[in-house]
Amino acid sequence: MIASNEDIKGLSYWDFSPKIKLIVTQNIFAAKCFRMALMIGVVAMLGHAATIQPTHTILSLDYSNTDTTVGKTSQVNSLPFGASDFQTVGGGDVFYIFLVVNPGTMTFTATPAVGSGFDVALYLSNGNAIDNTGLGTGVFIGSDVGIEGDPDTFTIANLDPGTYYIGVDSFYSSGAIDSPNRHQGEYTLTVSGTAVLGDPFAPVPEPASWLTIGAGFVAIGLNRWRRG
Ligand SMILES: [Ca+2]
Ligand SMILES: [Ca+2]
Repeated sequence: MIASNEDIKGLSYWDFSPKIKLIVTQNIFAAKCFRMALMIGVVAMLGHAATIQPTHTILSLDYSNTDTTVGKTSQVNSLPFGASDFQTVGGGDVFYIFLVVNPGTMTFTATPAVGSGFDVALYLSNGNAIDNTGLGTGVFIGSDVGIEGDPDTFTIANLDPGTYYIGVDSFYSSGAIDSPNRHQGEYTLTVSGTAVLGDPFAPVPEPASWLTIGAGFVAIGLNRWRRG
């Protein structure tokens, strides 16, 4: 009988009886199943996560927030072709996250502080494929018509229920002699419309995720039942 760890020192897998081997094998199998199910479940839950780190959460409309991109890093440097007026968004950026519960109109406007000389760029993303390499396809509408000091705005008629990000950014990654703050500055973002928003940080995991995680527990239960 094995009484302590000392008793099995120096023994290999092949020194044990077939029954012990079976139990060991079943436990390893169950542990592997559980670990794999957990990993798949976590990946499934994070599958829609973005690389974007939002600073603010928009919980309801109408919404207004004043912030600055001064001192912020550029999480996104480039947009997909055709999504906005320019692909380049090299400036520091600030992101807002929101959850659409009931579709409706939404109008986004970023207005640089008076006298700031900041040239804002504004774009909407579903967050799914966007990344800081500029290869993302998650951005599908944006505006960068206005120049230094001008607001940028756009309206979207309907957004399917889901989580979205609105980014305040800039075409420029640095200033120039005649416009030293074209790439950064204080701004006010306003969002208005008829869409109904919810809390994006109170999600219910998709049933498929729980089913996958549950598969791990089923595998363990099955092995215990077999042994019993
Ligand atoms: Ca940027
Ligand atoms: Ca602009």
